[in-house]
Amino acid sequence: MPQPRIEANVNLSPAAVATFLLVLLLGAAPARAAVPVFGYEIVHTYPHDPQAFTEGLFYLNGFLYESTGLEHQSSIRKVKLETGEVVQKIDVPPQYFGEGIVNWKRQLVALTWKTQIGFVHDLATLKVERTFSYKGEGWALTQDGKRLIMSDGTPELRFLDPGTLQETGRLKVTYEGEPIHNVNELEWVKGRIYANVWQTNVVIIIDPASGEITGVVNLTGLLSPSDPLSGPDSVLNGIAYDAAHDRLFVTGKNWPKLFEVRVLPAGRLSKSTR
Ligand SMILES: [Ca+2]
Repeated sequence: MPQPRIEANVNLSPAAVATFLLVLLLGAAPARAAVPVFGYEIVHTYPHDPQAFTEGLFYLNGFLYESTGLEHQSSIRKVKLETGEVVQKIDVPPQYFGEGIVNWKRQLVALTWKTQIGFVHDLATLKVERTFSYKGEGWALTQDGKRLIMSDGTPELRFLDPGTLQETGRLKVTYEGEPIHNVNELEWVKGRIYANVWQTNVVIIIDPASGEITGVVNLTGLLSPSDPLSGPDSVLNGIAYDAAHDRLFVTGKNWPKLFEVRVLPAGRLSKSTR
């Protein structure tokens, strides 16, 4: 495995980056900066289908499972991590805009964006077994081993019973009491909810009991300027975690690459130049 090249960003102080991120998060000038801002380094770079408008991502037993969005183009895929090869794929019916996915036992649960219908697939065959309904929009899913956790674009995350898929509770995501909007793709990582915030390069780390943001990972600079992107919608979206090997993966909509990243301690703001 090649060693990542790390280069300190000497032009931007941690305080300046924190301010920038908070402006993104809150849409206003922050009065106080309290949460640690973590940097990252790239551990490994893998190919990612640039046609994949990534909406959901998780890792299970050596493979990535990925859902893609847009009407007439949505799909759910099983992907070989190392090569990006799609080894299994099912198309979502064309009227639906595919959104978040998560595994639960022998099933895969999937959301759609605005159509208020979810699908329960057989994880092995990807065939649809049943549907369920919910109010509002569907954005992303993850699970903590007991509950499914769902985002809907608002500051509130929902907890769902994984068997009935009925809502059992909600959690408001806040930064110093202020609600945070556009909480998007989710991942359960070591007892915390990781979420990327739509249209930013930020992953927030959420306390699942209080909803408070306890840290921010600044993922700016993952792609290099030479990487082709299809447009302004090609934003960071997609977090997966391999708990057995403590590997964190991130990608974005139509990104040509998927990255394994290591989160660096706060204050060591760095970025890879690879
Ligand atoms: Ca995820």
